[in-house]
Amino acid sequence: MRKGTTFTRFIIEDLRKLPEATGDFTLLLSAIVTACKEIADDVSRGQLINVLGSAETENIQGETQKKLDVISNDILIRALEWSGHLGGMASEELEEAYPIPAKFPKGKYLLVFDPLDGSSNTEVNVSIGTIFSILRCPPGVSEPTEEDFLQPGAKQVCAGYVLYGPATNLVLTTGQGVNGFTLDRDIGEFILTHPKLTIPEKTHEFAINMSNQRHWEPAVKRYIDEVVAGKDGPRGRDFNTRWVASMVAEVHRILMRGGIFLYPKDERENVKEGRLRLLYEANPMSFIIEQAGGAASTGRERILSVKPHRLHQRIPVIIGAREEVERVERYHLTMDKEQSGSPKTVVQ
Ligand code: AFP
Repeated sequence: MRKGTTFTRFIIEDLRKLPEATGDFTLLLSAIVTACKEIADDVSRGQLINVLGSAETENIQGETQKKLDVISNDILIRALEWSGHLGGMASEELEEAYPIPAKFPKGKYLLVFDPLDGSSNTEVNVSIGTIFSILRCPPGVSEPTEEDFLQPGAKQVCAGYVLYGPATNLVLTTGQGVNGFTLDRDIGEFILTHPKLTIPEKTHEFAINMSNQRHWEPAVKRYIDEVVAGKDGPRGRDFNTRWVASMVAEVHRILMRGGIFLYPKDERENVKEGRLRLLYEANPMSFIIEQAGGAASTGRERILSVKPHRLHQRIPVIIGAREEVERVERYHLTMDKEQSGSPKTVVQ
């Protein structure tokens, strides 16, 4: 091959490692990636094909949809509903789970996705992306209900994202580590460019929307106060900050050079459970980050252990360098103990 291992070769060689594999999963993954290449093409053309701006509609979250939100969602649904590998799909942009039309064969997987995360950035040409998560359809279920999607993140078969930035990157885990690919537009194929990605346990870079500071819980206020204090404070070293307002871009940066990303819950009514969605943002990204040696927590528990109770459930997200995530968890534990009346303890 003139340019290295293609995604096609990578997944076929991966398939050979599982003698009992039927190839269903491999074909499903290939169909997802093909759909994302089509999204990448529309995103890169932007206003040339009049896809920027608002669709003048709202999604289940009550958020105004961008044209590209709707376009990306439609591309994924149309590219996958016929495949015969899915029992059903769920999307940030659809109020209910999407049943596979009767005219198509059904399969043994469930696909959950955010078709275009970070889409508030579409008009300003900042990196955005598609996040996807593959679950097993419970055995014997031919018409999956919402309940069948409500599986803890630890049950994911696969998680991945495609980042539409200066380069188009595919990042993927099936539980055997994390691998990154870059789209070679000359041949229309993803090439393995970042094999076996891992992230450092330590970091000096944090990402959080500082404008929400007055709303945070004390544990988060303490953690951020300390990193902002830098070498003059208890951490004894300076930190740097980044905020892209696109989770896919933040997580990709953490995979490339380390870091911690926080979107905690806060006192506001619409953020009291968190801002990010559990099934198609937090769970896939947590699977990827844990597989790269990092950690992903609500501040009080491992995200992948949370049993979802609603399709569009939101959750607090503290994800990235293991030592930093564990520190934030310690602060939550201490604050909770103090608030419950336990004797004050000093936590480093
Ligand atoms: P959009 O998809 O509506 O742009 O939201 C992106 C997102 O879900 C996540 O990708 C960002 O990290 C976060 O929201 C940004 O939230 P703020 O707009 O509060 O900064």
